[in-house]
Amino acid sequence: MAVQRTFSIIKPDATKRDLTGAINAKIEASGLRIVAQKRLRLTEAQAGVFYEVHRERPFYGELCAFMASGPIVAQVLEGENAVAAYRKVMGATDPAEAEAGTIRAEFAESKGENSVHGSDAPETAEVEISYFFSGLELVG
Ligand code: 3AN
Repeated sequence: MAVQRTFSIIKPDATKRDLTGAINAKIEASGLRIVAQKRLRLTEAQAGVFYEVHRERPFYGELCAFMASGPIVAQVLEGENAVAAYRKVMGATDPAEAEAGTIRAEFAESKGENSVHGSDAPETAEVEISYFFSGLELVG
């Protein structure tokens, strides 16, 4: 398996509780490298574009408002099979179902406020990375 990149967001519920360092420690302990990272605050419209695929779902409005409610940390992670590897580190969407030791099992507050986002496929990762980072910001 070749080295792959995935896109991660540390969400507002986690930045509010100063969990960036603790989450990054779990990411790095898993063998994934954080090759780009920035803290920013989205508008609801910008969050809406990012979560476009969920537009028809009942929680879309709530999700966009939450993602704009505080700072986020956008990240590019690199490693073997990074997309699947990061989803394993994140744990299931619902923290009640997340495996022990995962980010969501330890830190997520609910299905919506679940501390982290990770791309679901390499193609999605590419689109998501380019929404947040320019080529010049990806220094490895
Ligand atoms: P994942 O982030 O695990 O890939 P998805 O793709 O099903 O999960 O959902 C995208 C995001 O939408 C989740 N990270 C979560 O913040 C939010 N979400 C999913 N299900 C719900 C729900 N039932 N209520 C509120 N927000 C939800």
